[in-house]
Amino acid sequence: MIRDWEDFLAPYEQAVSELKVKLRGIRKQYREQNKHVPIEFVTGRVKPVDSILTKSKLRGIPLDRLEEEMSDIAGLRIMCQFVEDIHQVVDLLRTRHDMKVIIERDYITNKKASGYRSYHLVIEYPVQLIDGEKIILAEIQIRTLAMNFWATIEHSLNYKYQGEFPDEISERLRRSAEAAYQLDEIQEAQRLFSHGKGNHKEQRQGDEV
Ligand code: 0O2
Ligand code: 0O2
Repeated sequence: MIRDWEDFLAPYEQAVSELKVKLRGIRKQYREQNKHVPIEFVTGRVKPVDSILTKSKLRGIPLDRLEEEMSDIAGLRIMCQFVEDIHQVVDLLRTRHDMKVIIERDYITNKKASGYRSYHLVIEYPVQLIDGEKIILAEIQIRTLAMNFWATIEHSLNYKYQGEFPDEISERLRRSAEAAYQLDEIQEAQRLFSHGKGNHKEQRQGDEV
């Protein structure tokens, strides 16, 4: 039984703060090197106690097993412009020595029944505390701006309908998720087109020499 939530959540608070700085740092480094920046913005939160309690009841997770079985008490979100950027960010995070990716869930290739798309990583992250190191779990959700827009609206509608959407709303949500994904595909095509133009130009310049 957790008596002091503030104590229990302290390492998670620290992890979210540190990870926000580190992930936002990636963005800064790309910008400074004048490279394509794969990250638009980063947010993070520690799950509120009432949400932890609701989820533990729903999933049958005993409170003394939260550390091991609830992987999103510390949650980070990375928003990207292109689907391709998501894969670049995932590749980058897999190589880091300050975290260990232990689970990957690709809800982009395998979208959820709701229409939800995102790439989820569960990581082990070591937090340095005054009484030693503690390894905690954190969840990083990586998605495009369009996926985030859809998920945010669907999430707030969920509050309104308490997760019990009328069939017509569910269907509309699924259709709008597809529309959001089509936007990503148009973006991707545009990106390829402008890359193509760049390469073409380089080749032409090369040919002239
Ligand atoms: P709600 O009800 O979800 O809106 P900063 O000062 O810029 O460092 P700040 O103000 O602490 O950052 O917060 P940040 O990082 O801008 O964004 C916090 C919000 O991001 C949260 O809002 C969540 O909506 C969202 N969020 C980020 N990561 C996750 C995640 O992994 N899971 C979930 N569920 N949400 C996430 P609130 O405050 O929790 O309220
Ligand atoms: P919150 O803080 O309200 O967002 P887990 O739920 O993590 O124990 P699971 O179900 O396998 O295990 O995890 P999953 O599906 O990888 O991640 C769950 C989280 O993904 C949710 O957190 C949401 O943030 C997000 N998510 C998953 N499906 C949907 C969806 O259909 N719509 C929206 N808007 N978000 C979704 P929680 O637990 O809901 O907490």
